[in-house]
Amino acid sequence: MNGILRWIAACMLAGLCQTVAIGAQPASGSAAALYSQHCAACHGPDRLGGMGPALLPESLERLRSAELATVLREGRAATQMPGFAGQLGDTELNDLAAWLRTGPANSPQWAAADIRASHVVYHAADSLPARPTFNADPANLFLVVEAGSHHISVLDGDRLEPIHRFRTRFALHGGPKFSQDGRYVFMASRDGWVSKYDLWNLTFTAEIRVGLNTRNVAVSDDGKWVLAGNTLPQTLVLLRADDLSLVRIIDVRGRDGQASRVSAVYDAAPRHSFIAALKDIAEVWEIPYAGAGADAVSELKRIALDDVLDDFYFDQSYAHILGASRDGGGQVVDLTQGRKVADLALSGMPHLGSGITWVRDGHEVMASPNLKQGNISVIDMQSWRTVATVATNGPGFFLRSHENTPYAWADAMMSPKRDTLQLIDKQTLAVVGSVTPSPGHTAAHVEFTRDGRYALVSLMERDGAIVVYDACTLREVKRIPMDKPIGKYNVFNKTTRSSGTSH
Ligand code: DHE
Repeated sequence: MNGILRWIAACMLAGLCQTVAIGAQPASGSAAALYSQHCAACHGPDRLGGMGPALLPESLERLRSAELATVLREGRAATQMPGFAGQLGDTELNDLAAWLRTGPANSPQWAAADIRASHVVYHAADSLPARPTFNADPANLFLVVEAGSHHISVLDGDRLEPIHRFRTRFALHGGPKFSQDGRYVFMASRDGWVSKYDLWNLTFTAEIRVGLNTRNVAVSDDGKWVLAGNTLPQTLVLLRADDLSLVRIIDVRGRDGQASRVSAVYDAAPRHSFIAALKDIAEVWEIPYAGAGADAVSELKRIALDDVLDDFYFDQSYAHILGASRDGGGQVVDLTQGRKVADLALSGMPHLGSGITWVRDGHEVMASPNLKQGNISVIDMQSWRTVATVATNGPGFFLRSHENTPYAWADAMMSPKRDTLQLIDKQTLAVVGSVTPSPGHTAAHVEFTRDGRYALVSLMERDGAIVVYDACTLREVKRIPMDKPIGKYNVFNKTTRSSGTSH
């Protein structure tokens, strides 16, 4: 059976095997009846997913209203989702779209039995050849997440050409996470599927559904554990990395018992622990895994904060968290001391999660874009003072660089100048250049080849592209068509935790 067939079979199997923990939706209104008639066979009578993804408000939150209406009307190209324009009128389609945005009467459950029942192993651990099946540097591969049609393209970073493209689960978000040797990739879909992919053999090896709405996953530095963070149910789910089997579920509750959604989980490799950021309670959790057996999470350490941290940056040693609080201020938390050690002078809405560091005048500095203001804050990593605020074209999402390039690349994707990336000299902090790959089209999210020679930029539309620039001359070298390439990830830069990219 080829990969796609196996994947479809697994989806069907998982859909059939899942224990339905809540009752079917009552067909009380016409939209509910339309759902039962047209959608339930693929998306499940309970809306928890089956052959198609879950259709709960939480799993649809990344789909804009217009996009949802278009999918219902026209279907999704290259998937099993048909368009219903021929069968349903505009009013029915609008009612259905509105109904899908409302939650079921009973909160859906997803317990250990559901997780275990969803588990599929396509290839036992280490049963496939331990060498790449293609002729390219496995450490200079890029994974490009094409959100438009839920695919990943694998690019050879030397020849700058795709070598493979495969379908993923619905709505991957955030970076796929690599094992230290770069062979395995772990990815999470919004509707709760965690997939393990063997990049050397170009095939999925295992999948499991850990929740109904999942934020992201982290893989431990020792390659033994995967931790997933959910918002529905409000849990952390620990898996064995070899076959993705369930180890344990942790209910996310603060000291006072209040439940919380998980904002994101990260591997703090130098500390041999996972860090979990929580959305609803002012705590950060550290979960050590060094030398741990199945009780990997027994020593969970809670760090109490003044405020909820929704977005934050780790320094390169993972000794500190730099976090932005909701009022626009910021704080530095020392993870070893378990307390706040400094305030940060920040304004607007800094996107610290997209921060990067480099050395300037003998000092390590960290720079972060801002989602509300056209500027980049540059912070000294010893004194925690803001040493400069660099004016840019407008509010942006990502900032990227590489050890071998003198520039940091900033987008302005939240502004009218969303088609232009500006280059900031990392020493003078002056804006020294810009590129506009396609006027009027959103240009953002840069990732460099492992040697820093080329910068790969996303044109984020459905008929988008990866545009490759020579990082020195800023000459466009190549354009590779892609379907809404929201992110790209270079194996070497990620596994070596380059200071110019996120980890
Ligand atoms: Fe993201 C990473 C959260 C909206 C593109 N985004 C992340 C991560 C989190 C996050 C927690 C880190 C996870 C990881 O890498 O393991 N993003 C959120 C949100 O809460 C928010 C605001 C709304 C949401 O529903 O998720 C959001 N993000 C967006 C977008 O609108 C972006 C620009 C485009 C899109 O998704 O259509 C977007 N987010 C990205 C990308 C990464 C990411 C490309 C990975 C960055 C990297 O290079 O590592």
